[in-house]
Amino acid sequence: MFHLRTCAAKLRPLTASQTVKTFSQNRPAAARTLGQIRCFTAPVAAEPFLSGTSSNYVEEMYYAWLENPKSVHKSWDIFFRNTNAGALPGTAYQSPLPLSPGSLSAVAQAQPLVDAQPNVDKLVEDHLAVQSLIRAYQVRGHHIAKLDPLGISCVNFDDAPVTVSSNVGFYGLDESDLDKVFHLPTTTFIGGQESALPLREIIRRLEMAYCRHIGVEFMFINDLEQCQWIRQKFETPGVMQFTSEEKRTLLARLVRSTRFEDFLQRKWSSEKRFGLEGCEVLIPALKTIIDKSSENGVDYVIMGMPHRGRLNVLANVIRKELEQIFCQFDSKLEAADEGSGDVKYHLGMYHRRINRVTDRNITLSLVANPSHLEAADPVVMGKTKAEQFYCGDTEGKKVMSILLHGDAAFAGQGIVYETFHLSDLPSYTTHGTVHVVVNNQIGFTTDPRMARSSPYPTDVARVVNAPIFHVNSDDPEAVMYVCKVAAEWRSTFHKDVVVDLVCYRRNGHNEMDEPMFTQPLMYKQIRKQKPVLQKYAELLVSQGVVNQPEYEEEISKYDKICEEAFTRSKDEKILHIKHWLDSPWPGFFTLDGQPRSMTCPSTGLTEDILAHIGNVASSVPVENFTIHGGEDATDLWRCWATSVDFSPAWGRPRGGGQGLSRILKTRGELVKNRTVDWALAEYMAFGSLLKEGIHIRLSGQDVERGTFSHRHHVLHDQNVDKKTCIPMNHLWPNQAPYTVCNSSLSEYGVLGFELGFAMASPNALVLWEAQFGDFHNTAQCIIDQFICPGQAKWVRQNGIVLLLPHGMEGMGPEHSSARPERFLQMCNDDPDVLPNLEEANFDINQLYDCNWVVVNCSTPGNFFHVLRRQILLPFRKPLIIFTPKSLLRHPEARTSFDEMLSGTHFQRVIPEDGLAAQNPENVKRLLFCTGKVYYDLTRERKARGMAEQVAITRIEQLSPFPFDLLLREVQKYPNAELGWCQEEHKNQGYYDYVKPRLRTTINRAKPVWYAGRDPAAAPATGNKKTHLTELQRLLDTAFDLDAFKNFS
Ligand SMILES: Cc1ncc(C[n+]2csc(CCOP(=O)(O)OP(=O)(O)O)c2C)c(N)n1
Ligand SMILES: [Mg+2]
Repeated sequence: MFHLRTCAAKLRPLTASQTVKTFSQNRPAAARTLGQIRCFTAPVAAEPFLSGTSSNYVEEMYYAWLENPKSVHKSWDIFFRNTNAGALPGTAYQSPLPLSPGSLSAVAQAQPLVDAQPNVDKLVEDHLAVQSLIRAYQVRGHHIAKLDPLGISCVNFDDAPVTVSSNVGFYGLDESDLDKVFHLPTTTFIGGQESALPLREIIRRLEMAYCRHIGVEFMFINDLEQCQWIRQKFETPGVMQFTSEEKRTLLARLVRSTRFEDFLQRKWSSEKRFGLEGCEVLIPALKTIIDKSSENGVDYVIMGMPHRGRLNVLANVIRKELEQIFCQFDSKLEAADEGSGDVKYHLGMYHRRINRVTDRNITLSLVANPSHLEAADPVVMGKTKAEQFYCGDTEGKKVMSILLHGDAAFAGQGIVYETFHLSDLPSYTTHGTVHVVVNNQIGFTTDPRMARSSPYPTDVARVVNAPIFHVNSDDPEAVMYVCKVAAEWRSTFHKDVVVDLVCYRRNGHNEMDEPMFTQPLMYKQIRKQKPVLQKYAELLVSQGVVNQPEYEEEISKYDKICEEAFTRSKDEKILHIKHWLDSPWPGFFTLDGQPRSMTCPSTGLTEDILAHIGNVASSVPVENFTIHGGEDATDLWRCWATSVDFSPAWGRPRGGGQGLSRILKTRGELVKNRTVDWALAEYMAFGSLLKEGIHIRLSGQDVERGTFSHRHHVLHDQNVDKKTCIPMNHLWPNQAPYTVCNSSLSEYGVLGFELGFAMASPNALVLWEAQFGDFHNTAQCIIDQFICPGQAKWVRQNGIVLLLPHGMEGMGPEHSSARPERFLQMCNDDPDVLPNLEEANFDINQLYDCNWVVVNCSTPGNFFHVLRRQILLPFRKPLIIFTPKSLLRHPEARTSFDEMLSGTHFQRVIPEDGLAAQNPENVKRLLFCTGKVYYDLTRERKARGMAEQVAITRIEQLSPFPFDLLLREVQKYPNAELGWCQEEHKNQGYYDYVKPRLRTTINRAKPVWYAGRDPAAAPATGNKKTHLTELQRLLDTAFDLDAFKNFS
C-alpha cells in the first residue's frame, strides 16, 4: 500500500557541529587561515552570549568582517576590533571603547542602536537567532517546500517536526519579535534594496524563496561565490516574474507536449511509447535550457535520455519530422537493408536548425541508447568532449550536454556516480552538464521507499557539489525559472547542475500496464489530478494573458500538424534506420553512405619516419628537463636534434642509471639497431598517424606510464612539480594532437566515455586500455550494448580500440585472462559456412561485414600494423586487441624495421617459416596458436629438436577468421595432423571459436586436436607451481606425436 504522508515541515537550527562543518566548507580559501580562526575563537570563547550555533554565527560575522569591516553591523565592527585589540573576555561588548580618536565617530553612530536596546545581550542573541533562521531556510527550506504535485511525498528527513513560522520559539524568538526589525546578513538577498526587515517579512520572503514550489539544495557547495550566486537567484524579491510573451510561449510548448502524447494515444492506443503524461512540463523545460544556453553562446547540444518521453523530445525538442516518428509505429513497413535496427524509443537523432527564440543556429543530437538505463551517460559525455575538442571549445562555451534521468535509475545505477566523477577531471570534463530528472516517484512498479536509501533520487549529485533544484512540475513557471537558472549556472561556473522535476506518471510504466495493481492509493490521487496544461491554461485565462479561443486555437493548430504528418507518414514505403543517425561523419563515406573504396593501403612507413619517431621516443625533446635517472636531459635533446646518427653518448644514463633514462637509452639502442619492442611499435603507430593529421587519444587507468611501466608517454621533471613533457607531441611541425590521460578508476564510465569520444569523428584513433584485461567486465554493458551491436542497431560505425592485457603468467585467477572467449562468441561470422575465398579484396570485405575485429598479436610489428590499419581502412570497426604483459620485455618479441617499411602489411596469419616450412611433406603436426604461447611452443620445439616435424602457425587476427590464409597453410602440410594449442583452459580462450572454423576451412576432412589446459571454472590457478606444471603438460601434449593416436 502506498504510504500517504503529508510533508511534515521540519526545520530546526543546525547543531553546532553541522554548522561548523558547513560553514568552514563555504568560506573562500584566500581570506582565512586556521591561525586566524584560532586567534579569534580563543579570546571570545568566554563571551556570555556565545554558545553552540551562535559561535558559528559570530565566526561567520568575523570572516565577513575580515574581508570587509563595513559588511557587518557597526556593533560587530567595534566588537571585533576590540577583540583583536586584546579586550578581555566579557568586555568586548560591554565596553566598546574607542580604539583610537579616529574611531569615535563610528562608536557614536553605533550608539543609538545600543541605546535603543537596553539589553545588548538580547539584541545580539536575537540577531543570532534570525541569522540561524535564515540559514536554516537556506539549508533546509527544501524539506518543507511543496514539491510534490500529488502531495504524497514519502521523503523522510529524520528530523523533529518543527515548522519555522509557527515555531520561531525554537530559535529563542517569540511572537513579540515578529514585528521587530533585524539587520540582514550579507549571506541573504531577501532584502533586495533593504538592509533590514521586520522578522515577519524576513520569514515571509524566505518562505517565498525556499518553501513554495522550488526546493533548492545548495548549501553543501564548497564555494562561497557559488552559494551567493544561488541565493541571489532565488532570494531576490521579484525574480520569478515572466512576461506575457514568455507565458504564452510556455503554454504553446505545453500544448505541443500534451497533444503529442494524446495524438499517439488516439492513433496507437496499444503501442508502447513510454508516454510523458504527468511530466509534460519536460518539453518546455528542455527548450528553456536550450534557449538560455543558446543565448549564452552554445550552438551544439548533445543529449542522452531514457525511454520516458523520448518520442516527445524527438518531436518537440529535436524537431524530428513527425511523419518519420509516426511511420515507426507502422508494423507493416519493411526495414531497409541496413542492420537489425532498434525499437523506436532507443533511436538517436541529429538535427541542425535555427533556434526561434534566439535566432541562432543550433545543432541538437540525441544519442541512441540501449534499454540499459543510464548506460548512455558517459557516452554522451565522451561525445560532447570530442565535439568540444574538435572545435577548439576549451571551456565548453559552444558545446554542452544535457542528460535526462528517471528517478529510480538515477538513484540506482552506479554508472551515474562514475559519470559524475568524470565531470571535473581535466581530460574528461565537458565543463558542466545539465541533468534533468523526470522524478515521477516510481520506477516501473517500485515506489521510492523500496528503491533507494537517500531522501531524494538526486543525492548522488551532491558528491560533485552540483546544486540541485527540486521543482513541482505542476507549476510550469517555477519549472521554467529553475531551468533558466540551471542553464545560467552552467554557463557561469561550467559545472554540473541538476533539475529534479517532481511529477507523477499518469499511466502505467508503459501504456499496457495497470498501475493500480501495485500503487492503488497513488493512482487514486493521480486520477483526481487535473492535467498541468489545463491548470496552466486556466491560470493564464484568469490572468488575461490568453483567452479561451486563443488557447483552443493553439490546440487545434498542433492537432492539425500531427494529422497532416500522419497522412504523409503513410507514403513512406520503407523504414530507414540511417535517418536516425546521431553522429554523421560528413565526407568520410560517399553520399550513399558507402566506403570510398574497399581496399587498404600498406600500413608500412619509410625508414626516415621510423627512425625519427624512434629517436623522439627515446629522448626528452625539451630543454631544462630532468627525467628520472638523469640530471638534465638537455644534452640528450641537443645531441638528437643535431645529428641523425646516434653518438656513443646518446641516452647514456646519468645520475642513477636504472631509471627512466636507462629505459630511453635502451629504446635508443633498439632504434639504432632498426628494431622495435612493444612500446616502440605503439610509438611508431601513434607518431605516424599524428603526422597524417589523425588525433590520438589513449585513456585508461595509469596509461600515461603504462601499467607495466613500458610506455612512459608522459615524462615528469624530477625537480619541478607538475612539469611534464609528452614527447609524442613534439614529433612533427603540424602534427595532430596526442592526448594521453590517466583515467578515474572506472571501467564502465571511462570506456563509455571513450566510445562516445570515438563517435564524433572517424579521423581519430581512440583507445581505451584496461589495467588488466579481466577488468573489462565491469564495463560489460558498454561492450554488450554499444560496441558489439552498435552498428547493427544504429547504423553507426565506431573505430574504438580496446587494449586488453592478457596472458597466463602465474599471477593467479585475476589478471590472467581478458576473456577472449566472450569477445569471440559475440562475433557475427558463421563458423559453419566457408565464405567465397576467391572474392576480390576478401580480407577487406570480411572486415566490412564484421561487427568487430579481434586480434592477438605475437609481434610488436604486427601490433604496429593493426593500429595503423584501424585508421587506413575506409570504414570503422571496433578493434579488440589482447595485449601481452611478459612479451613487452621478451627479447624475442622484437620486430625489425624491415617488416614495417612501406609496402608491408598487417599479417592476419604468420605462417611457419622455419625448417618445417622448407620440407612441408615431412611435417607430422601443424600446430595453430595465437599470442604469447607461440614463444613457449618454439622454445619447447627447439629443446626437443622437432623443428622439422612440427610446424607452428600463428593466427593473429582471430576474427574475422582468416579462412583463406589458413586453408593455404593446411594445404601446404598434406601429411600433418592439425592441432590447436592455447594456454587458456579448454572452455575459455579461443578453442571453441577456432575449432569449428578450422574444420569448415578443411571441409571437415581432419580432426583438430586440442593441446591445452583442462576445462576450469577459474581462468587460472593461484598456485605458481601448478601453473608451471599445467604449462609443461600442455607443451608435452603439443609435441607428443602419439598424443592423439588413440582418439583417431
Ligand atoms: C539497467 C536496467 N535495469 C533494469 C531495467 C528495466 N527497467 C526499465 S524501466 C525501469 C524503471 C525505471 O524507472 P525510472 O528510472 O524511475 O524511470 P521511469 O520509467 O519512471 O520514467 C526498469 C527497472 C532497465 N531498463 N535498465
Ligand atoms: Mg520514475
